[in-house]
Amino acid sequence: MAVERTLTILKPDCVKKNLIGEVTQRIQEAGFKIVAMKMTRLTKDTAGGFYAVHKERPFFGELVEFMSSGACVPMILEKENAIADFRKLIGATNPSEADAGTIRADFADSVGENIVHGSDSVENGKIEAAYFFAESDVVANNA
Ligand code: 3AN
Repeated sequence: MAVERTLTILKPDCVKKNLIGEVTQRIQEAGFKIVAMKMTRLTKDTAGGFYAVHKERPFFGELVEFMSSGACVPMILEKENAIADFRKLIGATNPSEADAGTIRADFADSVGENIVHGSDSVENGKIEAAYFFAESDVVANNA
């Protein structure tokens, strides 16, 4: 299996609930290597740009409000089969449909406030990683 990168964001609800450590621990225990991370606060513009594909959806305004409502922690994660494995680890977008034991099932309150983002393809992972990080921010092999 190929080594892939995925972009995750520990969302403002994760940070506000003091779950950065617990969620990061689950991510690391599942075998993901953190190769870049930072804490930042998105503006409405940067949040809207990140979720531009959802611009026409009815929940877009709510999504932008929420994602710019507090600090978040974007990370680039590396692992074999990272895209699919990460989505399995976090569970379905709607936490009420997420499998037991997944991060969203355990910690998320709603489809809007669902603790973490995970890229849906290798291609989008590259675009999303570049939204937050320069290639020089990425620590190869977690050295
Ligand atoms: P995922 O993050 O699981 O890939 P997407 O890409 O379908 O899900 O949606 C992006 C984000 O938009 C979700 N993480 C969620 O926060 C928000 N979202 C999706 N559907 C809804 C909805 N029906 N109401 C409010 N927010 C939503």
